Amino acid sequence: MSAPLRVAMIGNGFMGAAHSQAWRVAPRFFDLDREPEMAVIVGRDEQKNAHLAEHWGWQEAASDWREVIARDDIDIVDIVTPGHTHAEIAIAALDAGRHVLCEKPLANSVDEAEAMSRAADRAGKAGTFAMVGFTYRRVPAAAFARQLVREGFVGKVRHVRADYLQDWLVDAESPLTWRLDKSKAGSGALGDIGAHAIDLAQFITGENLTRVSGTLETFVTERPIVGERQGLSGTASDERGQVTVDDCALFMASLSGGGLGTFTATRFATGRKNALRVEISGDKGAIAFDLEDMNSLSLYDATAPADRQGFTKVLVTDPSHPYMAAWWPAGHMLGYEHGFTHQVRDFVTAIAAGEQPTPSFADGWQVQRVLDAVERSAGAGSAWTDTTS
Ligand code: SOE
Repeated sequence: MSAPLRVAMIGNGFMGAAHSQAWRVAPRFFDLDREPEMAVIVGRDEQKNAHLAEHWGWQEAASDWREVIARDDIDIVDIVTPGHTHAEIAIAALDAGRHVLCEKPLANSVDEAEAMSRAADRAGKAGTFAMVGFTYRRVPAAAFARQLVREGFVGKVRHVRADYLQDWLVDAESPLTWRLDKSKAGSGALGDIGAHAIDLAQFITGENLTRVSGTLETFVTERPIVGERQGLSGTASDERGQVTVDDCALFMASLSGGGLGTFTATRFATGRKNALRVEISGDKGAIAFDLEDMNSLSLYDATAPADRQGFTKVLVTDPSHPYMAAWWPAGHMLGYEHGFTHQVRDFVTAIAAGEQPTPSFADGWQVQRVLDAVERSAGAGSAWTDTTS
């Protein structure tokens, strides 16, 4: 095996935990041509970061990301910080010759995403690669859904219905974390979870959203300011501050192949914790993916005899399914964390082969244009808005 790929992870919140387990587990279950080595974890709170370095298995803890990306012994920079920091870190890392994996959404604005994509193009010419972390593509059932669409199972795509539903803001006393601050998060449900729904719908269908008509809503406009701001929680105080992002985004979309889509991204779907559902209806069949039932797909074959038609639940747990051969005997299921592990597997495999991994920063920029078009459409009374402008 050639030299290891030494990883520096910038950030240590919820996504830091998910990525840490992936860096640790991927080389133990997949045969990788280059072994990732968990070199440095970077975080501002030195005490917390030192604890997490030990807890999650990083060799070193550091507090200055600039110093870390300048080090010659770092090959990969993994960015798991809030969106407003992505562009600066990613561009600096790519310019320093480090491969970059960046959490979604790629950036907080189209301009930032464009600058990142251009930096990735420059770096790619020198064999340095960048990828954006739309992990749900790596859920075996989602990857299998794409395979089936490519094989023609659904025929011509007429409809996509994609909903990403969470409920962690239903409580009006839930604190004002950084995810509710536009200057840090860029947008609310739209960018945080709507971006996943957009990417997954485009990934499965192989088509892009070309125009959108949408609306955004902030149901609770003021929330308790937190003592310590964290991702999904925090310690509430009596003081209240302004919520500056959307709680919910709803939009319709045209697909590049002529079909139509409807999308929902909300943090107010009472009872729904992390429900991502994408259903594709075509002229030959239909496919439904449900993250809450992530080891299966619902398939409908419209070409079957009329007396045998109906949605059938197919288990996606066979070694012949994407990623599954590396895991357990047929029928044994996977969970949320495996998407991140598969992401590391795909990223490292592409780097070792000297190939551009997907989704690229250009793909992340395209999703950013869709997010931006939804915001512009909402600002213009839901007017149909092109995603290309
Ligand atoms: C929070 O809404 C969040 O953690 C997203 O940021 C993640 O991307 C998604 O996987 C789960 O929900």
